[in-house]
Amino acid sequence: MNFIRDERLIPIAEKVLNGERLSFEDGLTLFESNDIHTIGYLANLVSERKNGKFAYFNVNVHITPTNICIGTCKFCAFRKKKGEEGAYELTVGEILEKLRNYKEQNPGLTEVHIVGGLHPDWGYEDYLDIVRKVKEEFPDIHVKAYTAEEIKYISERGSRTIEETLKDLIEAGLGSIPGGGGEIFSEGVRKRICPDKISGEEYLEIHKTAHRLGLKSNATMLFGHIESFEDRVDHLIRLREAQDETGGFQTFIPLAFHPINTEIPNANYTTGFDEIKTIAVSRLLLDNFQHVKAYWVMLGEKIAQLALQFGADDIDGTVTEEDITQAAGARAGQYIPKKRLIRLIREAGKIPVERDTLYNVIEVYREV
Ligand code: V47
Repeated sequence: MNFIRDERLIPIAEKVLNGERLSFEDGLTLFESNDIHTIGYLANLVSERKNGKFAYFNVNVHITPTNICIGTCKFCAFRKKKGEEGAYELTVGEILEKLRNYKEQNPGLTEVHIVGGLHPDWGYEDYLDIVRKVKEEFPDIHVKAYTAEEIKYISERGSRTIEETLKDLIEAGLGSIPGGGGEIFSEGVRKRICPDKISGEEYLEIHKTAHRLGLKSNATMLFGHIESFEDRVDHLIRLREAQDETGGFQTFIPLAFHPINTEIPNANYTTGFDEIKTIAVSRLLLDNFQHVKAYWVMLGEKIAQLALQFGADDIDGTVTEEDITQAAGARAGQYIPKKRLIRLIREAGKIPVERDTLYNVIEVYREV
């Protein structure tokens, strides 16, 4: 039975079936094709080869210690200048208080995701102290904190190298690094959407340094703004090359751009078709990543659920508080109870697995 409607996909399908690596041109052909069934079928095949019928979630919370940021990223609706209306900064005591409440709300909480702004007055020790104090009070909670951009900033605040900074963060209790700050690696696009940010090369170097020190990290790609399909494929292939070197990336997370209150001209929400295709093509190109995450906060729970049949094997967690997407016009909310995550995964035909941050299995939910 020949179900491939776009015949340009036939040689790509053969490569996937034979377990061969896809090229830049293959990636471009996939993005240009609308044969979503074939692309999704192949991506699901790869996903099931890697993870069987399992799809992962965790019980986590996000805490954003400050939105005060000296950054100038044009896609970011969250950042505020010091003194601007709506600007805030939490004390370590307030962060701990939030975490106490969130822990009560989320029994079995295993992860806190901490990212925020580049605060003009916070020093090296302030950033370290957050991790240290959280870990002191909650030794069983994994601290996934600080994007590559923040790690560069923290290192500069302390006149330390990236390696020294990461070692100090590890000593303070850092467990792993989230994927934020990847955006799009293409220099031309970066210049237009985040001219003052670390380059794609620096992002990769910081992650590779972390990997060499034994930390795991995630990688992201912000899509659906001004980038081209070429830029997306370039981004994915640069990630694949970095992963060939260190193997330290756990999960790839395509982040769907949200346009409200941003400074991106003619900005629009992404569409369901593009979101699903981007998940699937990512799964196909990133043959050396174990996991692809459909982050429900940005995709909405319906697309995130569908994505589980199109190459994703993770849907992220309970989240509870999320500020970055909310500021840019999120339509998905900030909290999904564990019971609902289990249902979303199960009804997508996968077996829900509750994991910790490092993908150790906490519970497999085989029975209804
Ligand atoms: O770095 C900023 C993105 C990222 C917008 O590692 C926007 O497990 C869409 O990286 N529209 C932070 N996206 C979020 C992030 C993340 C989230 C969940 C899990 C993990 C993980 C990482 O959010 C930023 C930026 O790329 N972002 N503004 C916007 N308007």
